[in-house]
Amino acid sequence: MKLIITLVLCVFVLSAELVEFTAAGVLLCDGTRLDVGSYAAPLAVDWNGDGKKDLICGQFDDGMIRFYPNVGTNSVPVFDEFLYLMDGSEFLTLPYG
Ligand SMILES: [Ca+2]
Repeated sequence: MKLIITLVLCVFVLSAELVEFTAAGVLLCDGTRLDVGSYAAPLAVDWNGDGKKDLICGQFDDGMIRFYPNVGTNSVPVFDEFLYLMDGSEFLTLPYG
């Protein structure tokens, strides 16, 4: 049975070295609950350099790594799609299983 992991949105404000968690909720992608399966390993970071924190998330299946570009803002992130991270023509993967 597939364990469904619900990613919890933790909006945070970085101030110097202080991280303050201010709100929680369910993350959506294209209007549906964001679900990467078991053993999700999310990280909020500005991956594409546009100033908005994106979501990088590992997934259990095949050790793939998803990139969800934030098309919203840092305070109200919006995710419409994801891409698998690649190195040239190869998918980036991590050990899994
Ligand atoms: Ca970004």
